[in-house]
Amino acid sequence: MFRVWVPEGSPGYGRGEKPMQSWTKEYLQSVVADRLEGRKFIAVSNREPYIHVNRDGQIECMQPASGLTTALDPIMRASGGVWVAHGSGNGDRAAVDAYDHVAVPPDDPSYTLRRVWVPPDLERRYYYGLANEGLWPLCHIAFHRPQFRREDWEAYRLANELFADAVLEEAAGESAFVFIQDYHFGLLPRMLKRANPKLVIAQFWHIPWPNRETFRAFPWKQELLDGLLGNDLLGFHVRYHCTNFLETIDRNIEAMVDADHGFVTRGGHGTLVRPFPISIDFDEHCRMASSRDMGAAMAKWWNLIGKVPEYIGIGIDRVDYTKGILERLDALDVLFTEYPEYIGALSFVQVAVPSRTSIPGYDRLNREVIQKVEYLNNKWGFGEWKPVVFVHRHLDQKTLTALRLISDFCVVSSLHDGMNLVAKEFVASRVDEDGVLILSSFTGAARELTDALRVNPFAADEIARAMHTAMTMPVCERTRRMRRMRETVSANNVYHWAGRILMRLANIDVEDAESDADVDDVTVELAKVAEVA
Ligand code: ADQ
Repeated sequence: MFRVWVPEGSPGYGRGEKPMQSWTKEYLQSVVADRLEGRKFIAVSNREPYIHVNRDGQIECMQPASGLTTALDPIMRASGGVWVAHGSGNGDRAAVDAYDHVAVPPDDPSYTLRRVWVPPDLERRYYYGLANEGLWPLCHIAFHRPQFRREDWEAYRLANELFADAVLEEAAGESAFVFIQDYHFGLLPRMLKRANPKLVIAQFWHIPWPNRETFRAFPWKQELLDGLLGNDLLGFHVRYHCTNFLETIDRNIEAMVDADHGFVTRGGHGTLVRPFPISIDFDEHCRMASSRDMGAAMAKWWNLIGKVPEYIGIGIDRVDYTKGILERLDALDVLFTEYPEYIGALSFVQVAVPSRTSIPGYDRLNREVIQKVEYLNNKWGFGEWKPVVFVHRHLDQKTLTALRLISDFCVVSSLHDGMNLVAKEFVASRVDEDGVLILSSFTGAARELTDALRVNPFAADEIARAMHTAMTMPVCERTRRMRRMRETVSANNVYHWAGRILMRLANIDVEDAESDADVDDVTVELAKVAEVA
């Protein structure tokens, strides 16, 4: 049975109203235990939650920083299930048993990581080729031409088959829940459903789904769409992407689309299409921002920046053309031209972690970003003051939290983004209820964080104006906006995301999914629970 926890003093406490449940890691675990009813839970992603690295003959287990691990780890721990992922570490083979299994987390083994060995050439074509040079630009519509090569498509199919074999082995012909992550596995749901119809399958597509005109360019559209319709549940970040997907189906493949209820029927099988806005572990970010050693971490940043300027702006990104890093730097150029009072008074810290550097466009972008930073620093910098402080590497969350805390504003200028967790992390870190978020309207996050200063990332002058507004905003206005954004992210945290998907998945084979389209099922469930309690 569900536990209902109502914090003292919270809305509803002691007033006979229906209490609102706060989603926590512990609550999510109780829901998992309740809903799985003994069935196996299998998660699938390309990236693994734990990676073994061989350092001079010593095998070390590391946890790559990833929002996905934060969200799925509690489900996996509670279910004792299996997480199927690409074994990409150079110590991974040494760590598994004869079934390619390793028990994780290392300090408290509670579920199984099943590693799939993707040969380097297949990885190059399936992961870097079709997924990241084909589907990524196609879905983001960021004016970057997608590359479609038949060999990459064949490799994509082969890689999906490799993962299908692993999942089917783990399910061993029984009923199980399978939760697939992302655009690397568009063919996997159909492969699984065909081989074992007892599987209940959900997939979350972490990037946008483009409009139907754009999707027309994809050469293997029918096969991909048919693959995705093998899912029982298909999730996107926002309703707009669901609508785009339903329209794409309607125009490209034989299926019955019920757009009002977000339901597609093909060959007698139904797929429910729903928005589930992903989020972060809000409480964990608050805890980190309030930790005792945060002052020292902030001081390190002030040392690095040098002469402490009046204002500090920040950007934190993977180096990816969809994130609008060059556009943001252009906006700084406009700002110093149009508002010269910021020359010498504002330092902008850009933290950029290189990613996908084996793809030529990404390598080029890294060089272009470096060149633009040098250009700005030569053009505007003087004495000790630099307009842009550039940190070109991965940083740990504590260091990033300190940076968020010393800043006056954070710029997220993605040209298109499914959600964007950087924006939510900034808000969660601001335990002081200060700081201004400048947020591209073309992110999923912009739909929830309506108190951010929203900008068109293609318009440098608009971003520059927003920076000026951020730096001149009265403190009471900053606090009012930040407080409301914090309430939003706190309520819609990552456990809420995972819990909603799981509860929807658990309902699929027991009730008619068509009947409750526009109702937040979690709210309904909790209301029922509250009545019982
Ligand atoms: P991304 O495009 O990778 O993911 P985004 O939401 O921007 O994701 O998150 C990036 C993550 O990397 C954040 O947690 C951030 O803190 C971290 N990060 C960025 N720069 C870093 C640095 N220099 N050092 C360390 N960490 C850094 C996809 C979609 C998004 C969607 C997510 C989750 O493109 O739209 O929000 O998945 O679904």
